Amino acid sequence: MAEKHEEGGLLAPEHTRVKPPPLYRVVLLNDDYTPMEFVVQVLQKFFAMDHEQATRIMLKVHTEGVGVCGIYPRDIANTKVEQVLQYARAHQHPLQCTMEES
Ligand code: TYC
Repeated sequence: MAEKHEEGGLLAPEHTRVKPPPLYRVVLLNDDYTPMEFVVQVLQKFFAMDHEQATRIMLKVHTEGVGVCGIYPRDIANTKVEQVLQYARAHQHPLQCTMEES
């Protein structure tokens, strides 16, 4: 393409500047029934945490009601939420997970 359309180029006119894509927090919600160790497993499996990190986040959710698992572009955040909900349902736990714009 012509150089005047290049992103970040000196000649790029105002109207071609694009905003960075919005990011979303994926959050877990507390409940009274999902076992603590299952939540730890979820955090390790879908959010690449080690056991210690996962335990810290699980306990935060347990005591404060909600906790952030990670921050991602919309499609990735949405996939994580779906994966967690599907996995929890498959194991018959009521664990809830949602996303919010960061
Ligand atoms: N509150 C649950 C219990 O006492 C543990 C739990 C932690 C559940 C985090 C959900 O997102 C959650 N077994």
